[in-house]
Amino acid sequence: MNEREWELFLAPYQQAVDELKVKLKGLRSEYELESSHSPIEFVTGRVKPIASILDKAKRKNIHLDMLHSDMQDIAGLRMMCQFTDDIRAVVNMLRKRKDLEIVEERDYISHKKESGYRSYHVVAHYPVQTISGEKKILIEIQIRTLAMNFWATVEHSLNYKYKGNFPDAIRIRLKRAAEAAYRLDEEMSLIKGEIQEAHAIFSRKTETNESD
Ligand code: 0O2
Repeated sequence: MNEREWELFLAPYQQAVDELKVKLKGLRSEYELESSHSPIEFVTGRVKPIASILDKAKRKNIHLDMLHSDMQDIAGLRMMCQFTDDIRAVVNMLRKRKDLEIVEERDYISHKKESGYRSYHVVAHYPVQTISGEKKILIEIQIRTLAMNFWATVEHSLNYKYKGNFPDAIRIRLKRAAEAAYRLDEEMSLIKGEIQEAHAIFSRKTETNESD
């Protein structure tokens, strides 16, 4: 594909990411309006860079003509949560949405990856309205806690540096760090009620100060 063809191919993916970022961030605002605990801390999204698409296609033996059906994460969204429980709430919410059709879920929380990676992946068909009609594209939503996200972000950068071949010492440390992140999530879950109460008091105080 030349540059123009890539641009045309990726346009609906960009459209999907832009739309979903607005929609999913909107959910957080809704919780804030209702002054209830938001299971969503923040949302990010990106279209996979062309170099990464080509890399992955080579690695997974995906023909470029089949990208549309065989590469699930060209349009990627991430939803970060404070607590492990919130992930379930977010997934349940996604399952009820009428604007996307879930085709696969991968639970790397109950079944962590060999690397130590934890996250919940939802793959869905999402319809994009284009000038030539509706196009259904695949999107991947990764749902994880802040601790899981911290680990994955650091590991991703190191992976880039070492091209997947981590020295043993680093690989072991990363696994330990993944376990520490898991324990942090567990500890935080145990004081979830306290944290939420404190957050509610803090929000009310800020609102009062703002209206003074
Ligand atoms: P990027 O840069 O995040 O866009 P595979 O690549 O074979 O593992 P597959 O079959 O597409 O993946 O599905 P999977 O594993 O459900 O999703 C792949 C994506 O999950 C990755 O995208 C990462 O975003 C994330 N991920 C999976 N495993 C790991 C891991 O061990 N460490 C980190 N940091 N992230 C992981 P890409 O394609 O790697 O790229």
